[in-house]
Amino acid sequence: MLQKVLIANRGEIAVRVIRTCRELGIATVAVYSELDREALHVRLADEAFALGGQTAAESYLNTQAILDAIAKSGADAVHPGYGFFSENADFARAITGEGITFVGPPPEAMEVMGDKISSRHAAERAGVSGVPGRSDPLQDASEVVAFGEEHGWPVAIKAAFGGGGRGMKVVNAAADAPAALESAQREAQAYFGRPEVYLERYLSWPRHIEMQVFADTQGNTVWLGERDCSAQRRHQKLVEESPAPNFPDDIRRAMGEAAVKVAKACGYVNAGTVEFLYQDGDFYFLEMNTRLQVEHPVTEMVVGMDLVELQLRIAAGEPLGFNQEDIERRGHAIECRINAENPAKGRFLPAPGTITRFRRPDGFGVRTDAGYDDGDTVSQYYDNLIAKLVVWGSDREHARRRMLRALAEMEVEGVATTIPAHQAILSHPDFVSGEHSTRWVEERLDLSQVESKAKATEGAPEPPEGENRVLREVDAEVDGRRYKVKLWVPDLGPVVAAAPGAGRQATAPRRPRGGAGGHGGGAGSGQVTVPMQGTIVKVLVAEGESVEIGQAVCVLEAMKMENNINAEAAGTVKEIRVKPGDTVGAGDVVAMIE
Ligand code: MV4
Repeated sequence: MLQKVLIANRGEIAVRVIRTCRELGIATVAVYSELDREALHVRLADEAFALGGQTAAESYLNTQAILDAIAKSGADAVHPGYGFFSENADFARAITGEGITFVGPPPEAMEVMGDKISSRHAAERAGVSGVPGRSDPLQDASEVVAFGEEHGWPVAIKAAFGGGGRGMKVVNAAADAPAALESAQREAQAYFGRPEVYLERYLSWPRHIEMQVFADTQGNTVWLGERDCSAQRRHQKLVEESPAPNFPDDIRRAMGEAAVKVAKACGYVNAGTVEFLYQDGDFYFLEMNTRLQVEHPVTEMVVGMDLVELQLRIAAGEPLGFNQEDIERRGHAIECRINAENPAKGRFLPAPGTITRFRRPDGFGVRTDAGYDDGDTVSQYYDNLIAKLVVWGSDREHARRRMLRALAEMEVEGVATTIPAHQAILSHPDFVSGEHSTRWVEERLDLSQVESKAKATEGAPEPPEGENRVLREVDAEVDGRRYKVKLWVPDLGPVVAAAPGAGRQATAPRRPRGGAGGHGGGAGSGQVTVPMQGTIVKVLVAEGESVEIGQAVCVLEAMKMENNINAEAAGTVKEIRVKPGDTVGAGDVVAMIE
């Protein structure tokens, strides 16, 4: 077995891997950026090594710094988690070249699957079809037109080296083909450094269903079951579940067998996920993710296996130790991704900051995989996933109700979270009946009433202006019945954290000026302000142009996500104060409208 594993990652997945290593008696090595010096994964590991740097590129993506940490620690294996180096064949080769075990697939399999055209070919060789389309790079818009005229519109143009949904263009008619092709190629070059694109028929209401596979080095490959990840927005998953609702057993088996064939076709070893689109009873190969996925716990809950343990055993050369027929799936599991994001009005604005209070839900069938605890800071430089809340229930409805109970029990203060969006999703009749698709959150779910309660406790009264006041929650009895009462009281000095057992003495941080979630220039103002720090990637209007209320003025990238910055008033653009590439801070004015 492996002796010492270095986890080349951070946050909840680093914590997840450390836990299993500890159970198996494997020593753990954490690595950390300057911002993560006191992060949870560092606190939990046996040893930790500094990588230096703040951004991911300076730290968790710094190959040399990680190779140095491996050498200094004497680790005999590296677990890459997800993201960062997890699907990087060059990194896997670099470490295996030093005699270190990479806990993941062979680099050749990563390469075949990293390119969506070659992965489509691999699936075809295995007899598994993708969405009807063309498995070679597009040269000319006339090919798009020819395909659309023959198979019908719309047609999807996709980046060959893409992934995660960026760079897909939907073409509704022949006239739109040249512009769509050009913009798809330009985006593919900008996002992925390669301009190649290909085409497929566009499915209008598909579900995203993916199949977990595992292969050992002895040639045994099994499928463990599917996950439905259709509840997502902007290609960021929000809720995942297993089994997929309204998904017949014979299709599950066919999809499982197809996934195993795809894995075998590329010489796959270790944990992998084969993604499919599912519509009208048919499934189509989409891509294969050659890593452990964020949502792997829903599979763990249903099959009763620790997938990280399986990964480590396979990496050490052990056989799987069970056959396809030995795998039993019981009950239903759901995962909600708790992100530091404000879902208000469906905008899901990144909300980095310090978590002033973090209370995990508990009870039968509830699991919280968190990367943060009280007092930890979610940095704008990394992924904003705070925790994954996972529940198991005897059936889907049981799991759904348990998740709603757990979400209500969870308390996160100091940063806005996606919890209110999860509550809206899980309570919606379309989700209850399993009729949601990949477009449902963005097109059907009404999040206009959703409020995030980052700043203070829910329903807190506004503090009087001009005075320093802090929120206190006190217990009161009226006629012998207990009530919680919220009061804004004068701030009598530094806020002291309530000692354990001192009762619920909620303290609210002082209101930030124009911080994330602030109101900027105020509703209806002619000033267009950004709600958070980030980089302007695009300016969408010109001076002198007239804009409507809600029209996007520019695109701000923050925490790896693009956000439209919209006009709060209609009028004429008098002044634009930014250009692409500019860094802006929370509350900065980017444009003036008259
Ligand atoms: C599609 C599609 C419809 N038709 N392909 C987006 C991510 C990328 N990996 C594949 N994606 C899609 N491909 C055809 N031919 C719809 C999507 C899609 C999607 C897929 C999975 C999960 C979420 C999605 C959200 C929007 C669109």
